[in-house]
Parts: sequence; structure tokens; C-alpha cells
Amino acid sequence: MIWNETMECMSREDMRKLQGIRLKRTVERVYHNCEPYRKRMQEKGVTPNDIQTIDDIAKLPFTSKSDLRDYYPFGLLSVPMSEIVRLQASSGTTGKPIVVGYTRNDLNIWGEVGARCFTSYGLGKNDVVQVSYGYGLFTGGLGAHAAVETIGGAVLPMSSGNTEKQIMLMHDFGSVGLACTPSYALYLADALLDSKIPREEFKLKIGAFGAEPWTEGMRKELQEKLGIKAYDLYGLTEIIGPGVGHECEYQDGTHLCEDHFYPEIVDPVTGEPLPPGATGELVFSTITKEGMPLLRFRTRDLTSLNYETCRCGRTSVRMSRILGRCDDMLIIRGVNVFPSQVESVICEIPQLEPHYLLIVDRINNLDSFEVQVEVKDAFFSDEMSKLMELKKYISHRLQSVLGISPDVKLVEPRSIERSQGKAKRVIDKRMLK
Ligand code: DLL
Repeated sequence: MIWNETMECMSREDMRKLQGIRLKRTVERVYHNCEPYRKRMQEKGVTPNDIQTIDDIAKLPFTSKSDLRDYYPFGLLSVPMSEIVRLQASSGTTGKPIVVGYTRNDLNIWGEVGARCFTSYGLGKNDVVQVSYGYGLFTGGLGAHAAVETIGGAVLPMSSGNTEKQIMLMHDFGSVGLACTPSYALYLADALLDSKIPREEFKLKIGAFGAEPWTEGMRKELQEKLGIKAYDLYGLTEIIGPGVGHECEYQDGTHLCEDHFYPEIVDPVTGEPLPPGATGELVFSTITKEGMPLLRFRTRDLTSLNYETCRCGRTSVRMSRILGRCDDMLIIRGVNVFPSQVESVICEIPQLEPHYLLIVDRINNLDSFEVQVEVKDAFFSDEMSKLMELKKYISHRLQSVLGISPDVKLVEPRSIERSQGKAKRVIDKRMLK
């Protein structure tokens, strides 16, 4: 099912025209209503008149997370406070949060794009959907909530945590959809097993997972453990929250709602636009938002874009899985390492659980790199020699994928701390020194 066929299946030519019109309108809005944007554009010698088509976007300056910090809390709003009806925030790694403001119309847009996502997963008005993203300042809970309400489904606003109750209500209320982070979904999968309630008594069929990078291996794991189809849900606070993009039934790339959020891929170092298909940093311009439109926002997320029409009939551009964030990348002994590469190796080895931790340190000026991973119950009790063999095999696979050999530490099942929101996979002790 397609929620908004006009927008999701529009020809490329019409889409670019529409994007051009919407961009022009947004540029005028921010230029006249938001001082920091006007200043930035003046410094670059650009006026709203220079923006006539979507191709002119490259003339505009970038914005970044640090701009949101610099103009904390409300300096980047393009409407008076009287027009703002909702504030959300995301906790930065340090200091003050990133704050975003929505007008009534922005909330409608959020519901609309969310509806496209949940419809494409196959959910509809007959379904109970359990929202186990955190509610509150984090956009996950309220964003998924609005999506389910817009499609007319029955939303079960669980928020995260309270796992036993999650399982009880999932069973008693017959939840068909589950929206949460992939790492929390894994946690719920174990809890479901522990509950000893037979799987047939649950109606769960569909997962809407996002808010953190996850791999194909993790998808397989979740689909098998939960007996569902697991779909990607993408978004970020600055742009709107969950609903910026979604997978369809073919699970072959994340469709972006590009009539609202215009994507570009740039070189993460130079900021130069890259050709279609190249991997680089994803940049978004919101072209319909009123409260806090962002132009050319540097997401730090690394991906590539595919403009081919999808088998589902949607023409909307698809992005490949997020490889990681530019700032997620670890440099260990000079080699670039993404946690997602480690995850893909771990998920391909049947004796392992998809729970892992990367610990990096610097000892005597040398980087140390340890990968801790849980071994499945059935294998943990195996003889020592078999475990040693397994360890050797994992080191070998990691070495060939990463180009660097970590110390592998096999740990007991359920010993790595579980997360109820975004998982923490890396401890970089070098940062603390
Ligand atoms: O995580 C919004 C969200 C909530 C998306 C629920 C999906 C579901 P932030 O806290 O601002 O917003 O974090 C945004 O999380 O730039 C990515 O690095 C990462 N991220 C979000 N969704 C995905 C995904 C929400 N599906 C940051 N795959 C983004 C990979 C994701 N990474």
C-alpha cells in the first residue's frame, strides 16, 4: 500500500520542479525571518533571487549541529514563538541539547511522512501498533505515535522500559506492529522467550526499527528471533524526527520523503557535492517546514543515494543503509573502523549473539582494540578447545573485514549491558585521557 501516491510515485522531472518551488519559498522565509541565515547568505553573496531551481541549492551555505548549539535555544526559529506548538530536543554528547520547534503545520507534515512509513510496512487501521521508542523530548515516541494515529491504527504508547509489561500487553492487546530501536527489539525478543508464552499466541508481524545504525545481519537476527519482517525507519531530530525515510516491502533501500526533505551527498571533508551513487555525507534541506527550516544540514551520516524506480512503484530516492556517522568512525592504529563492520561479521557467525562491545584504549602510545561478544548459551558450555577455535575464527574474519586484528573476548550470554533506547557499542578510553 502507498499512502500518498502522488508524491511517492511522482516523475523525477516533476519532483525536481516541485522541490525547486518549495526550496525557493523556504529560502525566502529564512532570509526574511531568521537573522543568522540572512547573515550567512549575505556573507556568501547569495540572495533569495539567486535560487530559482533545485540545482541552485549548491549556492547556499551549509548548516551543522554546532549552529544549533550556537543559536541555542530558539535562535534558528523562522516564526514567532506564538506559532510554535511543540518543542523537542535531542541530547548532544556534551552540554546543552539541540532544540527544535514545530508549528501546527509542521506537526501535520510529521504525521503525513510518518503515515507513509507505516503504510509502506503494511500496517493499517486494523492494527495495534506498540510504540516502544522513548516518549518525551526524544522524537522517537511522539513521532511514531503521530504516524500510527494518522494511518488510523490503534497506537499503544508504551515508551521504552518496563519490559515485562511490554510483553504482557503485546500478547494481551495483540500488537501487530512494534516500533523501537533494533537493540531494544533484541532485548524484547529475549524477554519474549523468557515469558514462556508460545509464539503463536502473539500477533506480532512487523517491526519499525531505527534511531541507530543496524546491519543486514541484525535484520536477519531480528526477523528470525521475533518471527516478523523488520523494516528500517530513519530520521533525525533536526530534520523532523522519525519519518524522514522508510523501507518498503522489498527491503531494498530506505525511501526518502524527498518532497519535504531534499537530500544531497557531499564529501565529508571538503563539502563538495558527489555524483549520484557515491558514498558520502548525507545533507538535508527541509523544504516545507515553517518553524525551524534547515538548509543544507550536515547530518554526519554516511550513505549513498539510488534514483532508480523501486519494484514497489515508488520513484522516491532510496538511500543505502547508514554505514555509520562520520563521528562514529574510530581510527585505530591508523585504520578507519566502523562499529557496523564489526556487527556484520558477528551476525554472520551462528555461535554468536548480536550483542557486542568495542573497547579502545591507548597503552604506552599504542592503540589497543578489544571486541567483546556474547556466545550463544548452547556453545558457551562447549569445551575450551572449541571456544579457542571460535575465537581464532572471529579474529580472522575481523582482520579480513577491518584490516586490523582486535583481541577477541568471548563473554557469557546476557553479560553485555542491554539498552532500552539507542545502544552504546563503543568505549573509547583514549577520549578520557
Ligand atoms: O533517532 C529519530 C528517530 C527516532 C529515527 C526513531 C528513527 C526512529 P536523533 O536522536 O536526532 O533522532 O538521532 C539521529 O540517529 O543522524 C543517525 O545517525 C541515527 N539514525 C536514526 N535512524 C537511523 C536508521 C532519531 N534507521 C541520528 N539507521 C541520525 C541508522 C539512524 N541510523
